[in-house]
Amino acid sequence: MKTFLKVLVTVLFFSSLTVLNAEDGYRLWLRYDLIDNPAVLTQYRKAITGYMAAGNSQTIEAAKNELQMSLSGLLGSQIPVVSTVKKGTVIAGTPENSPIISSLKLNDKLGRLGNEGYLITNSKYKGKKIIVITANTDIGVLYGTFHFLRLLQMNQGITDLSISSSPGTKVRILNHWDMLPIPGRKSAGNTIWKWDELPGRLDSRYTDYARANASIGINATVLTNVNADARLLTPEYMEKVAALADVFRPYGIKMYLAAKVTAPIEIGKLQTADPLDKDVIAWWKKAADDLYNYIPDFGGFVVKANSEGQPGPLDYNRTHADGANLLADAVGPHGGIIMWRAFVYDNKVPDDRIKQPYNEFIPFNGKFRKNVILQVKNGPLDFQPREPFHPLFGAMPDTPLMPEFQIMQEYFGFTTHLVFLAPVYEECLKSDTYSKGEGSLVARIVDGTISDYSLTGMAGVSNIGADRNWTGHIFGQSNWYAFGRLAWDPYISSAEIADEWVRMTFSNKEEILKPISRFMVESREIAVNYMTPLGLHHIMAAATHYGPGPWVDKDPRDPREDWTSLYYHRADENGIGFNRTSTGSNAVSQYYPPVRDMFNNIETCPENLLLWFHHVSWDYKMRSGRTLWDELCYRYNDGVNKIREVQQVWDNLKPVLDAERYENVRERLIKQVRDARIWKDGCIVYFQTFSRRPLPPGVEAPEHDLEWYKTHRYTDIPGMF
Ligand code: BDP
Repeated sequence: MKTFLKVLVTVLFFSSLTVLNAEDGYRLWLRYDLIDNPAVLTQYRKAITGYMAAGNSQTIEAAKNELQMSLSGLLGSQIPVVSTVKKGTVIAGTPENSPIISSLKLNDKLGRLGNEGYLITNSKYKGKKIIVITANTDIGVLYGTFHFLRLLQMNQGITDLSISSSPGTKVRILNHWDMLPIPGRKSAGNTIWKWDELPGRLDSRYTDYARANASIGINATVLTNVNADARLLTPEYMEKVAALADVFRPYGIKMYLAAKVTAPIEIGKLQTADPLDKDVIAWWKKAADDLYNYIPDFGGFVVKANSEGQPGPLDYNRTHADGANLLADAVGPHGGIIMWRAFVYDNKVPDDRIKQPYNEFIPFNGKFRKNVILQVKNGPLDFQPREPFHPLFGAMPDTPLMPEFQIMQEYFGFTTHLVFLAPVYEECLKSDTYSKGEGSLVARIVDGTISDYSLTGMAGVSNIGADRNWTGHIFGQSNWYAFGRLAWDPYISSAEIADEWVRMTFSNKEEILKPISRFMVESREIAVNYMTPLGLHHIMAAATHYGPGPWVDKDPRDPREDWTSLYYHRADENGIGFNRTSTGSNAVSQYYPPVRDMFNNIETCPENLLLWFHHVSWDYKMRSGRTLWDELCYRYNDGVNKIREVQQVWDNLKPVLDAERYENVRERLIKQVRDARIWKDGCIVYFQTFSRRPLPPGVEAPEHDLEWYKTHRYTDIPGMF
């Protein structure tokens, strides 16, 4: 009878868990469901019998909660918190807080791990086998705890552990592009910040946001878009922001804000925002002092100035350095930093748009305060499906630079297309700048290995929104995950990241793991092919940035030339592409040799960037032996065919996947296949008006005429209304 009751209770416990934990995607990669591999389960049940976490901080509480939540779920029986060490105890803590850990003499190893690193190791205490998660700080312990749980979720061996890890960059930050007070960037869904409820009500989602970020090592966030609203610096909003900062703090996440250069005018009632004006200086100092009263560990500001018509120091005949240093001096005494964005361009500057950030910032190398870091997009244009790496990487040895990646899929089909972005980040990080000779990878500049930066960091423009599953598309979660993992370790590969994410998000079973991780890794190239093959760029629909628009000759928001597609593809009857070689805009000159020469020479320029750097004749012989025109058509066609294959693979997985997430992706893939076709057909019929060549054999004929594509409007894409 007793056993029967026990079984019944267990069944009820887990069935209630199942109901609570409907697979709606809310749990992200932290699902902690019962391990379904019997051998692994037996091994874990032997190795883990209880846990303890030493220390009283909120961070240690968070680690304890996570262990409690996860272990019982993963192992399928209550794993108790213990007060004395037994065989199979998992013990988490610093040597300082735990005499047991201290007695294990791990200090040598810990010495190398800094403030955030951790060590996970098997050990013995009084003859009993234990698992130790330790670090120099409580936050290191929390990071180590998440890593340990990742091992379990991935069904890895845990009897021979000797893992030490510390982050490659210091500031691993999300940039939310949300506006105040209403939703902003719809391409990432509506905002999750309920400003109207703050500070009184704290949605439990904020804690889960912090947990998820901590689990991948993200340690900072900016709640709103750059220049969103000056009101963020009023007491009313500072109080709201402080309430969120309190929720995030135990998880190691620091609060930063977007500062608007004109805030002293807008909310300070000053006549000017001139960075050298003494009232402006005093205003920012006071604003910073106030902020630190609300949030003592406030991180600092991110700023976009003098770009896309927005205000900045140049409006007052001052420089970027003047503007950044003003703010740096305001937050500096409190330990804050300024992330000054290098995404600047002006249509009144008569030069190739992509050359402008480099030209504007190079003169200021070494002219910024020590607590300023330049935030540089991965490529010189604007998060296009493919760009070469930004030439500023490696070119400013005396000014710290951090890359900015877009997690949000502004140019990659919003929350509708399945595109795993780790390959975009990896491609940039692994690019060799040659700034200090061969091997000067962007990653090595960014993490300070070959640069001497006092500050390092990585920013990701977030795709987190108010959808129950956070990112709208289930696979959007993988991009959030990938950004965090690469900010922690800029050298891991896309394939490794995909493998981890699929195991935790879906399953360790080969029949699920293999096909999904394979198409994830391929998905970026597939999207490049159906959108912008061979180095084409900025040929999307005007304003919305959704769907093709190679014909765009005027942006409805501003008729400026550098917001048209014609400016970028330059198709004519002779050929297509932007000549950025020494005979053209000479953007290649911004790279170090031999990269410069490689891009400059049509024979050595990588074909995937050909039309970025060269204007190429339609009959140019490609490496495949095809003409450029034929190759372009084939690439477009291939992109469409490959996304159809992904759809097929997904459909075949139906029997082994949960219904809700399966359906989330299935219905989006239908639209993605349709959109890929629209991209391919629209671009081909348009470019054909210049090439005047027939479609090569095997390329599917376009469905409609050019007029149809030019006037087509999407009615079923979230974010389009
Ligand atoms: C581009 C967006 C533009 C942003 C800009 C930025 O289209 O609206 O403001 O990036 O990075 O991708 O500031």
